[in-house]
Amino acid sequence: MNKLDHYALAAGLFRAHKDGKAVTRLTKTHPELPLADAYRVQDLLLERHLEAGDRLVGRKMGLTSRPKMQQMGVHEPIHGFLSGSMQIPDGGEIPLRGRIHPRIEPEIAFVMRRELRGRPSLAEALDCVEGVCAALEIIDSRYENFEFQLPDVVADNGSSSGFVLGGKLRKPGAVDLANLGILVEVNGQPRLFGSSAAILGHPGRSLTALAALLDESGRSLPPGSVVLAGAATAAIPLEAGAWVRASFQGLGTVEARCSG
Ligand code: OOG
Ligand code: MG
Repeated sequence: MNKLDHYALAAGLFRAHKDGKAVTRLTKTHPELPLADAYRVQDLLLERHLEAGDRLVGRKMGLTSRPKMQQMGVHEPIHGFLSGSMQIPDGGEIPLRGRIHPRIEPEIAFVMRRELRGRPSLAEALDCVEGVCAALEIIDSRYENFEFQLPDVVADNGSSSGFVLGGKLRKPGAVDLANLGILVEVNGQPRLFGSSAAILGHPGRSLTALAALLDESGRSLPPGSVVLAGAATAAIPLEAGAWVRASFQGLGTVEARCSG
């Protein structure tokens, strides 16, 4: 394997993000890139964002449902970070300028009231939740053709590019999270249907999986964090002027419009 320079790899991905220009995936030059090294690159990427004045607001899980795994050809859940500058208000505009090949997907978001640590059960993890809401995630791989292998997408922060949280925060016990119907409309036309059951059988399992992944490196999730559970459906490419709305049974709607 070529010698690994984690800093250089993180700097390259940071530049690709800033310039809105795709780069060659890391596994082309490092075919055996270990997952632990890919997460190290992601951590250094986060440092670059923080140095540039951004702040850490939460985490995202990715590839937690079969539709997503099938679309991307990667079959293992991953996590990434969410930063303050990624957030777009509900009903707000998604700037397409500076993005490479953005896609959008419906998400369920958790807002944590207590620290999530160790290896919690589903009930213990849900007990740490302040509220749950409808969300949208904008993903934008920094790799050419939106193609990657597991270590590539981990290093590239799970393709994170933006997120929108719906207005209403519900108590996790107030809705049956295990099987919520999901509808995604683009320009008023139904485009995708799904169920929250596709997310590891219950979106709360994204929290237990995230806790376990963070615990591997001795970390936890602080109170106040936002967590995206991972999309239950495939992602939709974004086009100029497109208006996207996702509706979740029991959680309400969330929407955003792309710049023209
Ligand atoms: C990887 C990100 C996956 C999800 O919700 O599954 C993700 C990708 O599809 O580029 O965010
Ligand atoms: Mg996602």
